[in-house]
Amino acid sequence: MSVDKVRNIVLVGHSGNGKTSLLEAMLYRAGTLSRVGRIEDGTTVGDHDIDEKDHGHSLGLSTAVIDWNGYTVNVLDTPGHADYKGDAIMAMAAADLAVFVIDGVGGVQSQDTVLWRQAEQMKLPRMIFVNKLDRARSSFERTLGEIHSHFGAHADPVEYPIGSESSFHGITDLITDEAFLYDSGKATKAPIPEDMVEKEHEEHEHLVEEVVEFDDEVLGNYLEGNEPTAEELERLLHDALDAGSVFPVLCGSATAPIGADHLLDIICKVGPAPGDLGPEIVEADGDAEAIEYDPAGDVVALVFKTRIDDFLGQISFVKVIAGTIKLNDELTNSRTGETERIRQIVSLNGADHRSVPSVSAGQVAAVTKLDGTATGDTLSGGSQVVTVSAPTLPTPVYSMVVKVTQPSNEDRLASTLRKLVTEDPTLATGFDPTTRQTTLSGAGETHIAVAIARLERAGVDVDSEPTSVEYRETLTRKVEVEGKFKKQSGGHGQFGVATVRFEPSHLGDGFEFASEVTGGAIPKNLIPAVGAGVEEAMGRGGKHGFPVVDLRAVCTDGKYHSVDSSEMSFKMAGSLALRAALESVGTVVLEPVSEMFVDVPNAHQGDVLGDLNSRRGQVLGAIPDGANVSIHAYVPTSEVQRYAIDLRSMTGGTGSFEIDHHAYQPVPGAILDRVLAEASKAT
Ligand SMILES: Nc1nc2c(ncn2[C@@H]2O[C@H](COP(=O)(O)OP(=O)(O)OP(=O)(O)O)[C@@H](O)[C@H]2O)c(=O)[nH]1
Ligand SMILES: [Mg+2]
Repeated sequence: MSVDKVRNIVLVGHSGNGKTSLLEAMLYRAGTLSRVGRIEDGTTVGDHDIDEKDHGHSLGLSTAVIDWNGYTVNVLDTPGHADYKGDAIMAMAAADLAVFVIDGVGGVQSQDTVLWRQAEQMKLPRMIFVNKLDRARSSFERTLGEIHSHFGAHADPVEYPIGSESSFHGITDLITDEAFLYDSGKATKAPIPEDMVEKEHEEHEHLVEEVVEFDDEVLGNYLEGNEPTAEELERLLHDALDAGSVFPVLCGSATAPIGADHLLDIICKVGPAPGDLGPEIVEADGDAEAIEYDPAGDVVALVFKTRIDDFLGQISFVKVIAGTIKLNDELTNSRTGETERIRQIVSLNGADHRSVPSVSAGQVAAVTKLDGTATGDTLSGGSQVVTVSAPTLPTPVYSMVVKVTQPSNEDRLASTLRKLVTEDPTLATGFDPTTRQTTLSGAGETHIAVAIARLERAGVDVDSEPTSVEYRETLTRKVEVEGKFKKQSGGHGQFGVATVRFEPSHLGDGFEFASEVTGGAIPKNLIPAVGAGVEEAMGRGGKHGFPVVDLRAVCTDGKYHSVDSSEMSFKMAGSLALRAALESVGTVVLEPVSEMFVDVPNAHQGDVLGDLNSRRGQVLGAIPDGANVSIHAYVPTSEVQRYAIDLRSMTGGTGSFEIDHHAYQPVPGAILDRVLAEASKAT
């Protein structure tokens, strides 16, 4: 199969816009399916996972291969839910064309704009399919207006609907000036309806004017009064689409189905073949290198999705950029440096797996049992190991603690979580050795709820609860105290005295121990035991029971007994010294502070800043980034535990953020009582 005859497309858009239904319609029109499955019945190729059937939404990437008039169209159907943006981003990295499926009733919605911005950053050519035009209250014109205001004036219709709502029954093709009616269920060519002739003509002219400048010769002819032919127009559109200068707008209904076949026609005639956008720029030994889409070259392939299949085990979805992957090939993973052997290659159509002998440049397929390879990795076959730059995925921002209901399931929990994280790198798990708690983090509530449902289906029942905020304490000021441990019990006793000066250090500096003991007041080999005793006692907690941190302890003097003193006795002396210091000067309670970068459309900047303020946030700056702004702030962690949910409702899903632990800071007096009350409730 020549690479010119391959199209790799990704369906993207807000949840519920009809991507999975559109894929179903395409498969039906291509004759792959004899009947159209329905989302409501859980019978579509795209949503084959049991959770997807339960939710009525796609919850992960699915793929299908469509043979269309001598072309191979590889379709990647992505979930529109904001929590699964990682899958959409990785699929966009593998595709050569994004088809934005927009709801002709609801218009342009939040995730449409979020994903558009992502595609723009990735310089991915884009088409738009206005869907659901069979529905009551749908309108192509109104939706087109919204598309123009969100995505700019260069979103140019290449089709117009014939009829509307329940009478929607066909489309006019502005490229060929033909009409297609779907009254019999199949497209039949027909003359353009009389009342549309004038409009069609106007729109055709507009389309020509948008693209004609892409070819000097066609432009010259046009200026002399010669209209470009349909073939010329297709070629010009192709160039304009690749250059990101024009975004062709199509229309139809995924469930009727109307227009899915025509969409496939346009994708094949106008859409980019792999490599049309120029060679792939990869990194090789620290340098940038251009790689052509050549099936005869050394293998370079990007892993854009990993899934664990009940029968096949781990499957890695690859986009082959160069070369041809064959059975028994040995490829190097550029991240790990390890060699991976190709044992099986499968072509993926929903849940059906068909083994194939090879997969070559420009194509997508899946390879089984690459156990050391993760999403985003590059595999290369030549002597030079190269890395394809994979997009950055969202980091987890919402966490829950998960606890097994049966202790015997601990190991199973760990192994099932590992599997979930392998399949979805935007999920993460953590284990806190002090609290012995396992956390599960992701993009939001749905993400975590679905992951927990998957855990339970794997036989691991868990209870989940919000994560607790880790408060700390430190001494209010410098103090010198004596820790004295003396025990006389029959035989030989225990004796150790240590004078320790405690100094609160800079927040975040941790614990430091030093000795200023002179004259052998404590034997040298026993002095470290004082520090160990202090440190152990710090872990046991201060006046309010929170671990004590950020302290410098200096042992200045002491006493020992040649028979009764031991390491143990000086450890106890250190521990008693800390206790005495806590008693004498008291502690301040510290709270964790998170560093955040919040990215929102400019229109929401005021609201988000005001809200961060009310959360005791310290805003460090707001950096404009096109239509968005990135707000940098430090905010107490206790105030942002549900920020993933709150930001989404504040910005209608258009905001996103990154969050990381930054430091500890004293809890202000005004809210200390609340913190202490909550902490005592938690224990
Ligand atoms: N009337 C009508 N309903 C449609 C059309 N396309 C999709 N639907 C319905 O809209 C709902 C959502 O469709 P999906 O195909 O699941 O949408 P999706 O874009 O895949 O959604 P996510 O997977 O959540 O991102 C389903 O109930 C479909 O039956 C259409 O063209 N016309
Ligand atoms: Mg879907």
